[in-house]
Amino acid sequence: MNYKIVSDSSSNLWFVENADYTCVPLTIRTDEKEYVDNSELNVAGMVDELKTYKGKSGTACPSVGDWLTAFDGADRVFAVAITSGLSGSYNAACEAAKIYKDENPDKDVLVIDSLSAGPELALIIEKLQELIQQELSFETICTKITKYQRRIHLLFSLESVNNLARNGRVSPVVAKMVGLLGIRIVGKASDEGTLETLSKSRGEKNAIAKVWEYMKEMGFSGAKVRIAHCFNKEAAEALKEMILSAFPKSNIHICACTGLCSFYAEKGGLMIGFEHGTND
Ligand code: X90
Repeated sequence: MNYKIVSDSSSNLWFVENADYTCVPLTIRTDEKEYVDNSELNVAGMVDELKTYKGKSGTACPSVGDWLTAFDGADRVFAVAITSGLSGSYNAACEAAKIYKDENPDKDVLVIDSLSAGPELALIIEKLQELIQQELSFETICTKITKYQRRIHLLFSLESVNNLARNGRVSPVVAKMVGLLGIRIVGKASDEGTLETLSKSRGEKNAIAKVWEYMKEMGFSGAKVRIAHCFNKEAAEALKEMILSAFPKSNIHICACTGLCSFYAEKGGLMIGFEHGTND
């Protein structure tokens, strides 16, 4: 029985060590160009080009066919999608799962609505890999991963929400607020998988301090943290240090946003996925 993990590129992960894993790209589009969010994308180049681009830009989720192709050949598939509250990716994956199961009655697919983006998907993927390695049954993994989702959260700090606002993913009121110089929005993925603003902070230092405060409030006590940044490694490192000084044993990884998350989190943005509670 072979197991496969598939996610869309909002996970910021092209490869997962020791796992059969495929990443299905979302695309970023302008009137002139299409950027496919795969490992060949020059993210820095895209961000720079978009900075001076005056026309409309947007994104598109993977098609049913893209998901279906990624499932191909696997007996048991775990498909992890960006929140259904902001994207059609989850619906496309569900549709693909239906077709895959109709065509292959002996195969099975669990489609997971992450209700989140970026590093929270990475946490789900890592947990799936762990459970697969324990050689648990498909049903057991399904139960355990659903339970795990209640233990993980996403916070973010954004310097600009222009692209989110232009594409109708946050209200214009929120967009205006961040537009003010030096103001950052700190927020979280809501239970419905949408952006929820928690506070405004002046300057990056204050924003990071706020994130850390919310992490503790939300029950962080030294477990896993995954930070994705859009050209802001310094801030990610600063947050990491802050966490480590309180919980030296925390398991913290930092990665760069790929195309989709860079488009929406924008330069300077941080996305923080973390577990509450402890492992023991
Ligand atoms: O289907 C599509 O075209 C993709 C649309 C994606 C829209 C939002 C992506 C957000 C990425 C922003 C910060 C954290 C968001 C919290 C999610 C609940 C990054």
